Amino acid sequence: MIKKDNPVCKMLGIEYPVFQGGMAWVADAELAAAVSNAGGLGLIAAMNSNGEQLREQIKKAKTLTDKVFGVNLMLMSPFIEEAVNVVCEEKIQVVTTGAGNPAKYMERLKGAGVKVICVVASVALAVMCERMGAVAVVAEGCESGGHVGETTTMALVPQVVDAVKIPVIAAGGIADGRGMAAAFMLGASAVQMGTRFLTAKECNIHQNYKDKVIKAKDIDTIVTGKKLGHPVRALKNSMTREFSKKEQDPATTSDELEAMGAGALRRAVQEGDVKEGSMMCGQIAGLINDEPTCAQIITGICESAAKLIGEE
Ligand code: TUI
Repeated sequence: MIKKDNPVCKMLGIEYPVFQGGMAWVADAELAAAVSNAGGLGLIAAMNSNGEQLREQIKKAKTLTDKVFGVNLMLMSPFIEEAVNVVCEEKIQVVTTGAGNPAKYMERLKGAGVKVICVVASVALAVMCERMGAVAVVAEGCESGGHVGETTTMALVPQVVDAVKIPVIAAGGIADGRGMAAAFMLGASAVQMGTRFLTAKECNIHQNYKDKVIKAKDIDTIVTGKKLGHPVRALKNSMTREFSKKEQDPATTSDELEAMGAGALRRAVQEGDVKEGSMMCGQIAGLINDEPTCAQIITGICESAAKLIGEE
């Protein structure tokens, strides 16, 4: 199941059924290539780049790996149109989409031979994506970091598995072999992890951010931004506390909140501003206390999960 005859591995030509989340500002060519070189599916986040910046990252990843890697298209990105065009022109083999309904882009992507895998937070969107021709869906529970839906991984994954025929990749709250084995027991055929890769050696985020993830306990994340219609899970700090307070005050306008959030993720990732930056992070951070290589993460989790489910 994990190491043999895995449908997701077969479909994508990868060795291990492990995706790296397409984390905005985090998932660059180096992280994606490291994950793909380790046998998983690395993904470059298109979110923070315009078309040309994305093309540069893709070209860089092509120099760093001969293995298949993908691009994550964040559907709320201001550069989404350019990103879709670049993905098609660069003949990217697999794309994940998130934070919206990919309907508008499906035909263009499929026409260019791109395999589309949609990240969904509900059964309804999973079913819609299957009908539109997605080759798989990532069912992402609200334990995950960044933009979250409302349903937990435990509840979402089996319901999505029952509703679609295409393979389901589980995401949200998975960072070790136990989580991976549990996801397979729920019917998933692969896992996607974001938070686990935040502290990978090949992950280029600021060391201050990595240190905060390593120090984090189970209850150290918070969801803010519900009022804006895009709730985001991040590590608690003075920025999220202030945001949360403002959000609960009826006098605060959406524009004020948007202004507070703008650039906050970049401040954490690049400047290491762990006070006023947004350190997007999942609830599983409490389990993470080391800085392994991507290869160590992927082989470690797969070996441990395979043992737990009685494979080999
Ligand atoms: O997209 C994500 N995670 C993300 S995107 C992101 S960048 C960002 N920055 C600031 C504010 C907001 C986002 C950080 N993390 N995960 C996939 C995901 N998709 N989670 C939830 C959804 C989702 C939610 C509602 C998908 C579709 C949806 O509605 C579909 C519809 O019909 O419109």
